Amino acid sequence: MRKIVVILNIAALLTIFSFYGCSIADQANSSLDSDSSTTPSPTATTHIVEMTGNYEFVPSSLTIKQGDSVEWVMNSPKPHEVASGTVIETEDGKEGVPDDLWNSGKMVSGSFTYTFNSTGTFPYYCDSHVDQGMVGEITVE
Ligand SMILES: [Cu+2]
Repeated sequence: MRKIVVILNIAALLTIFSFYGCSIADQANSSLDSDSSTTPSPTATTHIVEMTGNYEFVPSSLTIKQGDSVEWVMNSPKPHEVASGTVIETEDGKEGVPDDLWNSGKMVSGSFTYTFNSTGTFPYYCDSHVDQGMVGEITVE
């Protein structure tokens, strides 16, 4: 008889703990919900720029709104990379000078996305193909 009481007590404790566990999970979910205010506003847009086999960013010049993102999409049999910065002329030809806002690294497929949270003009280039004129510019208003 005593054994049964102990088992019932354990069952009751398990029931209480499982309810407690649920309420903890609910709290975790609701705190996740409140974090959604930090995600981009519904009006933010992602603009696509293609990287082509002709060493081009298409479109090479793009005007977007503050808070928008640009997604550079590979559409090329040759690898490319997207680095922010300017291109200068040197004795050996053109050379990219990174400003380290973003750098996708060498890409063979897929895409790279950067969100522009401040206004201004943002030049960029493909480090492998600056000599072929593979440069672009994003203007953020
Ligand atoms: Cu390239």
